[in-house]
Formats: sequence, C-alpha cells, structure tokens
Amino acid sequence: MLLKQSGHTDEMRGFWLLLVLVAAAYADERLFIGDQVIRVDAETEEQIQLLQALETQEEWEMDFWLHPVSTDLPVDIRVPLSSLGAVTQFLDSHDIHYSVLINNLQDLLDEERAEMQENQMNERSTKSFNFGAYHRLETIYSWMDTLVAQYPNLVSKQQIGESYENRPMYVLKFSTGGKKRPAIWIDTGIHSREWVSQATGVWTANKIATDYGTDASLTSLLNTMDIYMLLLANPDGYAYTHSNDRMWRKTRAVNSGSMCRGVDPNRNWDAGFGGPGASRNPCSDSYHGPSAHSAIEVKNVVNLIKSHGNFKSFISVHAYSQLLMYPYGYTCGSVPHKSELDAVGRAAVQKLTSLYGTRYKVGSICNIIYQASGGSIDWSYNMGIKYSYAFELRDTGRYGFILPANQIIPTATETWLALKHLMEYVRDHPY
Ligand code: BPX
Ligand code: ZN
Repeated sequence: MLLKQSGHTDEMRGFWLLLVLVAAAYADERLFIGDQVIRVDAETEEQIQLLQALETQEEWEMDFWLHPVSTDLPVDIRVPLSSLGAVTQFLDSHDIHYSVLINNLQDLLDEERAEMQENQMNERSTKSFNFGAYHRLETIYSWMDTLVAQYPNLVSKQQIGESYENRPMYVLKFSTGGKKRPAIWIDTGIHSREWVSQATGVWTANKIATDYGTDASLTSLLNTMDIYMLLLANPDGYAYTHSNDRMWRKTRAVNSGSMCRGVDPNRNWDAGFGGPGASRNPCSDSYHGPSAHSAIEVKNVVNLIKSHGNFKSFISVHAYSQLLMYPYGYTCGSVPHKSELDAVGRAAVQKLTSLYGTRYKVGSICNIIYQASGGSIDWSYNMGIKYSYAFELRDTGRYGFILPANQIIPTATETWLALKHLMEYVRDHPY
C-alpha cells in the first residue's frame, strides 16, 4: 500500500514536470479561442464597398482570408472573439448575409497539433516519414537529406542563401546530368500559413524521385530537363507558424519605424512593385516592403534564377481557393501569351479534376482573384520565363488554411497530374 502510494507520487511529479515543460514550450503561442471564420456573401456593389471599407478598419483586428473584390466571390474573414459582436452587428445592420465556416478556430488548431504530435510519435517508433502529415521545419530539412541519400544520382541539395533569421534556404535539384539544362522551378510555402503548399511540395519531391525510371514520361523529361524545388520558400515564417502564430503569412523581417514585423514575400518582387494590390503599411499582411527584393528570401531566389539563366517554367504554389493562375497580377491587361497559357492551364486542370472531381478555375491573377502587384510569377514572366503559373490548392474555404492533414495526399496526388501536364508541355514546346 505504502509502496503503491509513493509510486503514484512519482507519477504525479512526472506529470507536473511534463505539464510545465509543455506550457513553457508554447508560452509565446498565440491562441484563437472563440475566433470565428465567417463567409460573407456580398450581393451588391455597395456591400462590396462596405466590406472594403471594413478591411481597412484596424480596430476590430479582422484577418481577411479572402478579400472583397466582386459579388461573384466569397469573402472569408477571421474575426476575433472580442469583436464578433461588433462585426456581426455591422453586417446585420447593412443586411449583409454571412455564415460561419469555423466556429472556434482554436478547436481546429488543437486538433491539428494533437494529430501532429501523434504522428511524430509514430514516425519516431517506426523510423518513417508520413507524407500525409504536417511537419516542422527541422523535420522537413532532415527528410530532404534522407531523400538526397536515397537517390544520390538524381537528387541534390543546394543552399541558395539564408533567411532573415539565418535559417538556411535549400533547393532540391532533380537532374540526370548536363550543364544548366532547361529547367523548371517549383516553390512552395512562400506564405507560411498555407501549410498544404509545403506538404504538397514534400510529397511531390518524393514522387519525382520514386517515379523516375518507372514513369516513362517523367523519365524522358528528366533526361533533358532539370527540376528545382524550393519547399520552404519562407522558412522563418514557417517556423513561426509552429512556434507562435499559426496564422502568420509574411517573412519575419524587422520593419524600421514600425512595431510590426514581416514583408509579404509575394508583393516584394520587381514587377509592378508598390502598385495597386499591395500595402505600404508594415502592419498589413500584404506589406510590399521598403523596396523590390528587399526580402532576403526573395533575393536569394532572384539570384539563383538569374545566375542559372535557363529556366523555362516557374511555378509558385499557394493555398487556398482551387485556382490555376498565370500573369499578370499587377495589371488586368493580358500578357502576350495569354491564349497559350490559358489553354495549357485548362488542360492541366482537366487532368487534376479527372482524379477526384476537384474543381479549379483558370485565369490571370488579376482577372480571377484581384490585382496584386510585386508577385513572383509576374517577375518570372517578365524575366522571359514564359510558362509562369501559380496554384491555389484546396480547399474553397471549408477549412481554408487549416486543411486537415488527411487531405494532404489527395491534394498532392491530384496536383501532380496538373504539374506533370505543365512540365510535359514545357518539355515538348522548347522556346
Ligand atoms: C498568388 C500568386 C500571385 C499573386 C497573387 C496570388 C494570390 C495569393 C496572394 O494574395 O498572394 C493569395 C494567397 O495564396 O496568399 C491566399 N490568401 O489570400 O491568403
Ligand atoms: Zn499565398
């Protein structure tokens, strides 16, 4: 009896120690208890204007997951618990309709974290990597080394520089030889909170490595072209989404003269830089930064693309909305190759849809979502990389940025069909 009691006390001590350690590990973590994500359906142009005015209003601390642009498109807003009353009252008073997509964001984040931890234990005991799970930066980086070790004749890792917080930035290069063969660029995770993007990048890198030699079309492609993949295009932001704020989108650069950190790395490129569809407010999630390519993460990519000089396709992967887009974003005028880019995009999406019926829209950035200046694929296109595309992966808003991990593999698998179509087209249409 006595022995049993002392054993129990030991257990209790272990429990408290664990609790303290867990609490300390997440001490700086931002919580979203009671935050809701609502979908607003604007029915008139006047309502769109009201919502646009609402977006510039900072007092209620709303986070627009989808921006108000037209009555055809939904507007998704994360509303903090503290301003839910005010926001819904505002909407009701203007007879603007809305529904609740996510009732308590923190519940969803807790579930996501629990799944990650359970998976981590499984991976440790089975010494494996689960492509159907979300992973921290360190895990992805060490997995990259495993892939390189597994396929040394195909895959290599190249450091393109460091992030603002001095994390290394690595590209995976898939090459069967030759010197600066025509190449395809794929980046994932430029916006850190769009987790299915990075996870799709990891799955895709593994797919390329495993299918080379068995998939005849991919094999022929890799016999004449190289593929470069930047899986974590915004490493500081990605680390921060795990440690502090799951909803962080930008880099983590300090902005002089402001308390707010981060530059939107998809508004920082030298393509219509500082124009409409970007913010000069350092506190905004679409802050373009002090000058073009000021974000070291962007500059590192620019340097690699320029010094290589033989990229034929540039593909940037985001989430969410289920779109395949081509330039431009900084203007609504069309690019010279619009009809070709549109046709190729449509054919790629047809392949994607054929697998599970997931529906995608195709169009230029400006025409399909909104005007956005300083985006990566506008820059790559203007650099002469004709086949410049951007994906917005799943979903259309049920979960938004918090896409459940059980959708990673389905998302990556269907996206692969589109990617393969784009890459094959590029292979077969040299220019
Ligand atoms: C994607 C590529 C080029 C220009 C714009 C986009 C849309 C993307 C953005 O605003 O940078 C939307 C997103 O992926 O960031 C999702 N979101 O609205 O947060
Ligand atoms: Zn994005």
